[in-house]
Amino acid sequence: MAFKAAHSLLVILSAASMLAVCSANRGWSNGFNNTYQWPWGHKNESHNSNNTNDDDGPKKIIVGGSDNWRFGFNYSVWAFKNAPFYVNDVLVFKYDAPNDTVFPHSVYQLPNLWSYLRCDLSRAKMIANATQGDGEGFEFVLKRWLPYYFACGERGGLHCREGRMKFMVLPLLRRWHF
Ligand SMILES: *[C@@H]1O[C@H](CO)[C@@H](O)[C@H](O)[C@H]1NC(C)=O
Ligand SMILES: *[C@@H]1O[C@H](CO)[C@@H](O)[C@H](O)[C@H]1NC(C)=O
Ligand SMILES: *[C@@H]1O[C@H](CO)[C@@H](O)[C@H](O)[C@H]1NC(C)=O
Ligand SMILES: *[C@@H]1O[C@H](CO)[C@@H](O)[C@H](O)[C@H]1NC(C)=O
Ligand SMILES: *[C@@H]1O[C@H](CO)[C@@H](O)[C@H](O)[C@H]1NC(C)=O
Ligand SMILES: *[C@@H]1O[C@H](CO)[C@@H](O)[C@H](O)[C@H]1NC(C)=O
Ligand SMILES: [Cu+2]
Repeated sequence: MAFKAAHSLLVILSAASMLAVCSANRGWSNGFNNTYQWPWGHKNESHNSNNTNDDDGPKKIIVGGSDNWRFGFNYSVWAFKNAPFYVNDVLVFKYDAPNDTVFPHSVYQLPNLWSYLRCDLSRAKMIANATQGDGEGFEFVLKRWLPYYFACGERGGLHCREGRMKFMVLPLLRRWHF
């Protein structure tokens, strides 16, 4: 018993000293060749023209990348591939203002997972109307450490259900600095 406890303590101590060495060496990213990716996903850094400072400060992320906010693009997959997001990151929703040939889109925030799964817009809050995504796009700051559920509100939820225009994000509290 006593030996086991002492052994565990030793393991903890040596793990701690390894951590200390790594921090002294300024971190995992150097230790891992600057290519270490968190296992739950990675950022596609191409949105960031200057990524020498990639770990610092909030980012602006265009929802859907070059696909913008459109019918039929799988935003759940996009959100997964572009995770993690962080508090104070800015999501940019871009979509053309409607005209004779362009159908309208919009952005709604849904109150919970259940409404998100069902594309139930009845208690959703409109955060951008059909024209606000035009030009530079509509910016939404992920202000809080809470899950956010987004969907297009057009056609009574059809864009959300059939058009896959929905995704959720849980922004993390801070970027990692070692
Ligand atoms: C570091 O990167 C170089 C070039 O990409 C590669 O050849 C090498 O194996 C990498 N080292 C580690 C430890 O990943
Ligand atoms: C990152 O984005 C670029 C340009 O948008 C694309 O060509 C590339 O395939 C993307 N990479 C990943 C891993 O998604
Ligand atoms: C990246 O940003 C730094 C400092 O803001 C600047 O000096 C440098 O020229 C930039 N590099 C590119 C490729 O934009
Ligand atoms: C509708 O809007 C699109 C995108 O802004 C534009 O390319 C197109 O020319 C417009 N069409 C008409 C009929 O105004
Ligand atoms: C959308 O909102 C903007 C800004 O609040 C307003 O100027 C515009 O008239 C609205 N457009 C529609 C189609 O409701
Ligand atoms: C997006 O694609 C994934 C993987 O192919 C699929 O599981 C998911 O159901 C799709 N999402 C929607 C809303 O269709
Ligand atoms: Cu839409």
